[in-house]
Amino acid sequence: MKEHFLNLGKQPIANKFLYEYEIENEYFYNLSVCINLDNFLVSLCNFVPPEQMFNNEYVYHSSNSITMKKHFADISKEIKAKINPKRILEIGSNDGVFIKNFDKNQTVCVEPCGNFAKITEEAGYTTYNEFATPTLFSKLKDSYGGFDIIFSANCMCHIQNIYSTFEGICSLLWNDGIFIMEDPSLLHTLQNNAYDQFYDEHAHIFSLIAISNIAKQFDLCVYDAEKLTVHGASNRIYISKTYKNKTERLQKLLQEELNFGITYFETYRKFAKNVEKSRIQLQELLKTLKGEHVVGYGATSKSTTIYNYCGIGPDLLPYIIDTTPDKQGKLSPGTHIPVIKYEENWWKNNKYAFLGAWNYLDEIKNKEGTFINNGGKFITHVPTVQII
Ligand code: DWN
Repeated sequence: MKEHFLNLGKQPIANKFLYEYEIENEYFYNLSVCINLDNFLVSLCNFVPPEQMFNNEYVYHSSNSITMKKHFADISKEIKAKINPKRILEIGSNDGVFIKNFDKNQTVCVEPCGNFAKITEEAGYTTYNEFATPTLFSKLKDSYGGFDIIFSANCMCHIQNIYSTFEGICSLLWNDGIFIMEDPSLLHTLQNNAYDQFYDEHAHIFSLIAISNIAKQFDLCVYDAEKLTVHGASNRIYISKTYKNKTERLQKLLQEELNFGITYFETYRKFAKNVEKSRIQLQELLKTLKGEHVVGYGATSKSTTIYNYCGIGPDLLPYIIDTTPDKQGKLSPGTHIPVIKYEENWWKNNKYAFLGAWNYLDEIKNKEGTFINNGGKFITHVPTVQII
């Protein structure tokens, strides 16, 4: 049984940065979130057609961040040392930030965004420019038989039919195969009021409890998990085809979720109230600082939810700076704040920067010493609305 608990209003495609002439045809949908009380899977109530989001114009490059490059180099090293796989499948390979750490002959990539599939294909990696559907899974089964590792980072949460995907993964794993997935953590989202993790692409935000329940349904076994700091906070979950005892760290993380109340509807009701409070506080803060030169730092997908839910447009935030060329010179989705190129001296005209990319706070603080030393301050809404 599904219960609705959060309404974030009318929202555009979070990553569809656009030109002025595209405004009149901009796509909107109603963003609301519900929980399935049978398995505790938290999902959007209405999904957006996948082709609206994942197409040849997708703009998010994983390799853009030093943090993410290192993150994927580290896990690749670990997989090689501990498992030494013969054949790896990556679902959602983006620009190859993970897979390029492996030999081209042992890998297969799946990437629905044509512009990104082209990057790995041109680099010599076998790439299927398709969505992860049952049809693709049977094609992969016919061509390769199976895989010892299936890896998917920040992609399972994008896949609307999570059940057929688990079924497909189960069919592609060798008996001793391991599926490793990492995605934003529901526990962190709720604990830190990070409601901006909800947007069109994030069809689900997973708890370990929900993933354990879904895996069980397909005779898969969640046996290990670790907490990661990337993307705010994520879980890396290890799933095997054969039964394995739960590691101690997984048991601890599951207990943490239970203690927080992940399986109680009241927890979600409370979260929704905090989200509403956060909206009022952020609106008030930005209104108070109007005229004080506040800039947006990082044109993230997450920030699309914030700006549209809180009604923040160019009157409160005249522009956003971002390092991604594909976003620069465009307007932010829905509230149409200009996105401009990141320049070394951006801080000269700005006293405050609202952190759209709050998940990279450490990386940004390291990089922006001059802004901070000149009295510049960051603003965030996570875990509460505040000037840092
Ligand atoms: O799952 C998803 C993930 C992994 O990332 C996707 N649904 C889309 C995307 O979400 P996001 O856009 O919220 O991701 P990030 O990684 O928080 O985006 C960072 C943005 O901030 C990029 O546009 C780059 C920009 N940035 C910047 O301008 N200066 C980032 C850093 C660290 C910087 O110093």
